[in-house]
Amino acid sequence: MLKGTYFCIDAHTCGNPVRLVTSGHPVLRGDSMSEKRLDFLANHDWIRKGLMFEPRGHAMMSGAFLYPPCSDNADASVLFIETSGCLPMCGHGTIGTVTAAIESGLLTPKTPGELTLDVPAGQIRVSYKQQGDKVLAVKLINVPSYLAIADACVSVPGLGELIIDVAYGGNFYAIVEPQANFPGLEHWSADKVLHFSPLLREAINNAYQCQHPLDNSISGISHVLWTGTPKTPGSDGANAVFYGDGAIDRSPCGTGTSARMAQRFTRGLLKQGERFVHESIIGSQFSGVVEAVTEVAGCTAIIPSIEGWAHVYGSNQIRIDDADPYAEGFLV
Ligand code: PYC
Repeated sequence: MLKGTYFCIDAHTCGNPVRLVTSGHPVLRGDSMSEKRLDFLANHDWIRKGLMFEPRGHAMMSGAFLYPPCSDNADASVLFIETSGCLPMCGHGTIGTVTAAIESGLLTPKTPGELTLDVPAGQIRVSYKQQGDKVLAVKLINVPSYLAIADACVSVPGLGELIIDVAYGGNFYAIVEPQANFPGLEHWSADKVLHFSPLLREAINNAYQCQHPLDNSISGISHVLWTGTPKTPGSDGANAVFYGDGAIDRSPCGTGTSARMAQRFTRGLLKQGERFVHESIIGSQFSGVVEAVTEVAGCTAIIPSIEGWAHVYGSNQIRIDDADPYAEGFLV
């Protein structure tokens, strides 16, 4: 029996995929996107698995559904989907979703060139530059981002002791700077990132509790951000973000860049108004700015902006059918 048919616009943001699902939305219970995210995970998660996992997706696949706004001042709401679940916030996902939605006429902003979006982690503001039908660049003002734990010490099997920071930028990130047992990303292969990241994530989650003080549905360190010396002219830093079971972000990671900017701000390495250009494992760049300083439950936080671009490369119609033994997909 056919379980669902999904029309999708496929795009990538600086190299990382964004599959914007434009039909087949389940009705979600809840007043906020945080509540709707939990309802989706509890009752409709097979749709995410079918659309993100192999054979219809792959380890790096991610995407989004657009929903009507939850707040009076918003233009729309976004539910992010990817292989590890539904992220509270996704920067590359926002840039790809806005590009695909504006280019296809799915979203008409109240104010030209500007959008306010409800996302599970809160509310974000977006502005974009357009030339004809094409969206050239998208800038998002992210949720408050902060350094949650400084100088955490963890022992990683096969690597030894690492000193890491944990920062929040819409998801919680373990940030690893070069040190005795980690020479820097430029000296590591992608295989090493894939091997050591889940071990580090497990070690840090066993040793430290991480929960957002204003939303208890956001907890646990989901992403590992390894840093290194950049290769692309104009970059201030390089990173590779591991997430899910086997994904390395091909984009410079919007929430990861926000988390790293919060870490650098708190450590006195970045000031209000300053720009931080972050490059990804493939050398693509996001440009971040510390827009403002604020606080989250008494802890100093920044409001970061992230700017990047996306390209729409096609569309497809995906069917998920019970007769298919891999209706809910698989990951290897
Ligand atoms: O851009 O925020 C991001 C992101 C999270 C996971 C992959 N990309």
